[in-house]
Amino acid sequence: MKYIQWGKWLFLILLTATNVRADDGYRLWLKYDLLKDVAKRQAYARSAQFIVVSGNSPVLKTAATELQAGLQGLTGKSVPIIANAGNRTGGIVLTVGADANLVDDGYRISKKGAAGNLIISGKTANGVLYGAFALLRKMQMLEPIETLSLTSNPRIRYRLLNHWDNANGTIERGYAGESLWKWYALPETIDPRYQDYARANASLGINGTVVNNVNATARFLTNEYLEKVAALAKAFRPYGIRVYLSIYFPAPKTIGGLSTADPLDPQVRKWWADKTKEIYKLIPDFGGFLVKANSEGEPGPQDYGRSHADGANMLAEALAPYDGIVMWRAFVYKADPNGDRFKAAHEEFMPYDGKFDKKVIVQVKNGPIDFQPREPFSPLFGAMTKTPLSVEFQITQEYLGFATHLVYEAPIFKECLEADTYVKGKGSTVAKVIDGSLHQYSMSAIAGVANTGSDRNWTGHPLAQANWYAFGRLAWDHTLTSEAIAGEWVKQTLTKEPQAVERITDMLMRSREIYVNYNTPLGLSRPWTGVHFAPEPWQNKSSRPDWTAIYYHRADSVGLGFDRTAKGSNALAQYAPEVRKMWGNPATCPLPYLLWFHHVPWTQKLSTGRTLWDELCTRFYTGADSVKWMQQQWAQVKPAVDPVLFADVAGRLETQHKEAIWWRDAWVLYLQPFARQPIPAPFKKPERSLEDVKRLVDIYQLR
Ligand code: GCV
Repeated sequence: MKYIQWGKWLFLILLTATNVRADDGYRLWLKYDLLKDVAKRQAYARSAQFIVVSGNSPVLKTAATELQAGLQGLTGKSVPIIANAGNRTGGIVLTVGADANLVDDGYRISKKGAAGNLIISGKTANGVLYGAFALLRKMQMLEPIETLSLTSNPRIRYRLLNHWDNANGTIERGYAGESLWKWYALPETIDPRYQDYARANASLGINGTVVNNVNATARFLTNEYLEKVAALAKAFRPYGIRVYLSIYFPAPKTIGGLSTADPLDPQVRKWWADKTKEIYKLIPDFGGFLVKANSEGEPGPQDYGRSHADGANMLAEALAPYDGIVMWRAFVYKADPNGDRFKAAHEEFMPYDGKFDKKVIVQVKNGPIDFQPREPFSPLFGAMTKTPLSVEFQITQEYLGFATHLVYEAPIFKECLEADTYVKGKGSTVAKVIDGSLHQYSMSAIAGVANTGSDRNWTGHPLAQANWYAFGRLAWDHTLTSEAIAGEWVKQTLTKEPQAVERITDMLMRSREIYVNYNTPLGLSRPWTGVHFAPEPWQNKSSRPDWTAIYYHRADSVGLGFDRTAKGSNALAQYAPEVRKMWGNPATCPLPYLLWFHHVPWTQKLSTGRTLWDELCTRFYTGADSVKWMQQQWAQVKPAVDPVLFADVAGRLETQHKEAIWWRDAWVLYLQPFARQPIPAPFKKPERSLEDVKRLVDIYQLR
């Protein structure tokens, strides 16, 4: 016992002596710890002996102070900020000015001559701030800066996080604690974390944030709450981040005292115009409104016999005098027992293509259903050609194992962005639709449903920070590869040790496919009602058919999958002929999408040479086994990462493994009586029964 006590003390003394401290994840990818590589440190210090900044723009000042703090941390040298370089060289000059090669937020980093200063220039102060963060990123990754020459423009104009945060501090589908916004303490008390949130976003180029849930309450439009929102806007402003609000469509009734919220009613229009004026008085750079209407019980213009376009255009009219926009969500579907939820958004929005005001952008989820582990791209991207569209990704892991399972999401985002809609022939990718280049729109936007919360490390799972990071980097430049982004994040956040970087990047890169394999392989989906965590393929009772599991997988004695060909729901007709042709034939439909579009017989041979049943089993089993592989990979990086963070991730991987087996067993045991096939060798029949699994699920759902 005595020895154990001594051991503990010794460990603590050593910890203090070597200045090792636990990494609680708070500093994200912005650590700026002293570089171990002395030569690099010196080289950076030589190029950054001072920072020149002139002008009073708060964003420019932020760029200078961020650069100063980062440089001091990385090089160990203090770097003065001065107003004029005079004849001095060997410093960094921040400057705003006209540049034909830059768009508003773009930046250029360049150096004139070997002995000159490094110039970070932007057309706007925001551009300079993004340039400063880009330079720091390069240094954190140990890249040379002495001869840097770089021009970078964002491909998308509005790069936003969407927070599904409620007034009571909870977060819908949030798994990292409570909301970051302390509504009851605002506007008087400003949590320093608001600034840290803003700088993390600015370091990626994110320039806007919708602070409240799309399932909104009118409370956020009251003067009392607008003052609180204004206080947040003030905290974010020096980082170039604008605030947006989700609105509750019937607000003119609930807080305005009107008898209707009909968007064509003059009094309602006036109410919105007045409310918008009040908002801009408090928040002069207010970004605009995000709207979920006539969706999942949220009221909207259809309640008054009006269309989505009528609702959106009314808000656009209210915003007309200001620099704000309307983001109208296309996530709509009705409880139609004979319909196909897949088709709903297209059916409801196509009639209004071209009828939206120029301030409106229609925000479309990446897939037609709801953030499944894998979905084909939404057909709207290839159909609505006369309306600017933005894509909504989900960073929070609603269907991806919450904050327990490791799923690196860049490959999910990229899969959608790189998908070819063929709307204007080959190469008409979703990325080109949403960045405005395909249909020549200047309005372009991208939104990510945030995975942040009050947990000290922001995202619950320490490695889920990579998903916030990846969203931001892709929002800036969707041509970056998932692998490059993963590598950047690992080097800045976890370790610079090359083998460990490689191993962790590899884990991240494989994690999504591993998850899909044990969770929803071959195009299965699971958006049934409930908490969206536990497996429940047997669930067949709900207030509406499209909130049951059997609606989606359609398992029967013949086979599995949803027939969306002309013989079935014909959802495929919503895609361009080239896509329809490829996906409409089970022989050419890519295996990852197979069961999204076809009801496939159990004994059907697939391109892998296995029958459907054998292929499913292979994926369920190898998926669950691969979590073990991730555990082994993680074990090997132990010496290279922080011990506390190591233990945290190791624990989560252990749980993930247990739950992956749970998912595997649930599917296999539930589907086997339909398939009437043995579990193929070398896989072993689950040790528990379907009843055991169901009991476990019931426990998880207990209230
Ligand atoms: C904010 C899914 C989620 C809901 C979410 C909704 C939406 O249905 O489960 O929590 O509500 O999508 O995106 O509006």
